Amino acid sequence: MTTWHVLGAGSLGSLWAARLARAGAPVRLILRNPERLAAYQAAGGLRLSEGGEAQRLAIPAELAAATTPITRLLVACKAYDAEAAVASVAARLAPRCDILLLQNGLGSQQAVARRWPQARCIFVSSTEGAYRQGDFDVVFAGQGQNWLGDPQDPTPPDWLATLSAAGIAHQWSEDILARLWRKLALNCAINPLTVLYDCRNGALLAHRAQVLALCDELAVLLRACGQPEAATGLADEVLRVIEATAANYSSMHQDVARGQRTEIAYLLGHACASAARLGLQLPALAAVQQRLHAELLRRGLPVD
Ligand code: NAD
Ligand code: KPL
Repeated sequence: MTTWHVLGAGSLGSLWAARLARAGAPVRLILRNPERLAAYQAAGGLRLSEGGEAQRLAIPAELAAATTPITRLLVACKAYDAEAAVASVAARLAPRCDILLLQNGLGSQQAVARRWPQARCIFVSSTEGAYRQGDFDVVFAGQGQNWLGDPQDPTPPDWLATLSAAGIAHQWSEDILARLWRKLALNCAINPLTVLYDCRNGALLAHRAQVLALCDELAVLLRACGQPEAATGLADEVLRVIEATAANYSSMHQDVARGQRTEIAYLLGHACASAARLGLQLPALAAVQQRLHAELLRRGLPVD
């Protein structure tokens, strides 16, 4: 059986690793440095809490510097860390290895696919929710779906059954870029405004005109990027998501509130850079990007 190497034992990486290991699949965690490895060994494995039940799994862990070849790599870092993380294990990648890229937004996946063309890069768009309540201690907080797809090749890999056996909800998508663009557009219409107004998602209904102006421009961008399906009904879905998640703080708001780096460059940054490349003037998006950059810099957070 092929080993799943999981690079990034944070929220989603731990969630995937724990479910795969629980189902008997061979899994190895790749940790950042010797201190993290020692802390992991002291903890005695990964703890996953789900539906009020917790289980600790002694999944083997190693450093990037280990020498065994990697045939299947799940990259579960933040978008801004993904390329450097893959580079740290590049010497170990088997010639036709699969690299699953679990990042939100767009841009980081393409960077990895360009740099390691010998690998099959599978992009994953996830609506599952997980958070860390401590070191190597993860809570599965929201059931969802994982769409997997390869923009270069619509043939599904033969290991999807392993995900089913592990209880990982998934669907193969022949148009994964449309899924990722749609999610990016939703995030661009909601997340930056929640930071600028320092509010929960639901409070954006008081700024409906601004949300709708962003949706109009995002739909123009999606069509210009060759993603007309991702543009269809965007504003309606954004309003539905705002209502359905009214009591929540967006992920970007949570990052900023914790003083953590955001994935802005792979969300609004990617949207604005794509617009510029296509020669599109999208003033509402550009204004939000400018205000968000100012706010992040004011808080000492990076804008890239
Ligand atoms: P996280 O911050 O919890 O975990 C990332 C982990 O990667 C951290 O433990 C970090 O130390 C590790 N890492 C970074 N660089 C590394 C390296 N070079 N070597 C080894 N480890 C390295 O992040 P997350 O919440 O799991 O998010 C991962 C991606 O999934 C993000 O793009 C996020 O937007 C997306 N996502 C997350 C959720 C969620 O509920 N957490 C849901 C949907 C999508
Ligand atoms: O994905 C989200 C996030 O907070 O990142 C939603 C809930 C859709 C808001 O954009």
